[in-house]
Amino acid sequence: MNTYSATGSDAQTTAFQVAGMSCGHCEAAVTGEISRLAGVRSVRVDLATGTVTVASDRPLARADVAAAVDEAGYTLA
Ligand SMILES: [Cu+2]
Repeated sequence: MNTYSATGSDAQTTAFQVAGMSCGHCEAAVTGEISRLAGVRSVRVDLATGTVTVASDRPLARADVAAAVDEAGYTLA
């Protein structure tokens, strides 16, 4: 059973800007793809600003996040 917590002391958060998201579907697609990356604990999307905040238990490679966002159909700004 997963007992991950986004607020764990060893978690880190990184904010990314994603262009083109406009609704809940976009949010779900981006969240789903980024969530598949190793070490990701949680993904929070702010549609108004296009900000995607990722909590992870290890540093994320920007290229990996960019690939996940691209897979969802959007572009890392
Ligand atoms: Cu949408």
